[in-house]
Amino acid sequence: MSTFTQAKLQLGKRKRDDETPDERATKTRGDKALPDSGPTTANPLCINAPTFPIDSAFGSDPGGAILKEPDLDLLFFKQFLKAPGRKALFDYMLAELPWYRVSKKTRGMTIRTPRWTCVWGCDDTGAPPAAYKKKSRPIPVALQELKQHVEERTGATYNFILCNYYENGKDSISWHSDDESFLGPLPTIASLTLGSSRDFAMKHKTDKSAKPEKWTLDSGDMVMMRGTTQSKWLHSIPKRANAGGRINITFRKAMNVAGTNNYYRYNVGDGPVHRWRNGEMIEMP
Ligand SMILES: O=C(O)CCC(=O)C(=O)O
Repeated sequence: MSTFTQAKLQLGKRKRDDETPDERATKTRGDKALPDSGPTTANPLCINAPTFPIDSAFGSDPGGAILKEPDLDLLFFKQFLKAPGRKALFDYMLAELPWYRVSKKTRGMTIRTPRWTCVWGCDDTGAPPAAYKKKSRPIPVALQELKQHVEERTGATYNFILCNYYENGKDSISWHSDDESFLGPLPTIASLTLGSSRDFAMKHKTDKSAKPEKWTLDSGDMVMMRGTTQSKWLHSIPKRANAGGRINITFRKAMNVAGTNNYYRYNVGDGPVHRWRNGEMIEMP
């Protein structure tokens, strides 16, 4: 029997993963069901290929537009990835990707990013290697396949994948917009949730009469932010008392070298690689 068929059968057996919210990804530390295999090396390029078909997770929701005055323009895909494949993808990404807790200095203070991050990709300028502060990383095969599917479904193209892992409700991302000039005007960003549900909050940058918005993002949901959304609105994932592990995957297009340097600086940084083993992040020597 081929590895592919075995993996398919294994997926078929995993009925528990169909429960909603499926995210048994919300397990606590030490839970034996958490991934306990994967690379044990600090080499971030060491990533095993998935043993399950990524496309088994692809859902069929065509996406629904959410337009709010003024300036908010979203396309929301419910269950863009379906169970049980999305659970397999969550486990795979958690176990295989190299994770970083990036620190940065702001006004004399060192701030630790309140979530785990990693990033893949490069701008398409063809700039010489010397232009880059860090060597860019090729998008892993599994994420490349996912990117292709997201591109087909959203009609946009991307050259970067940023991943966030929110280990629990204490992890978060504060109010911000992805409106850096290196993304060009009116950037389109697709943002996919795997694992535990979290609130996705949005508020207008300047118009106080615009009602703040909040949606729950469940595992498999994808929200595409487009048009004037980034230039006019802020978004955040607030801290929550109770939340399990959640992976967020964003698909973006950096237009120049500055974008590539920025993404590696703030999603890889200079700290050690961590790997998720037996329910916790372990620093790789
Ligand atoms: O986790 C999310 O859904 C949002 C992530 C985000 O806003 C970002 O990476 O810029």
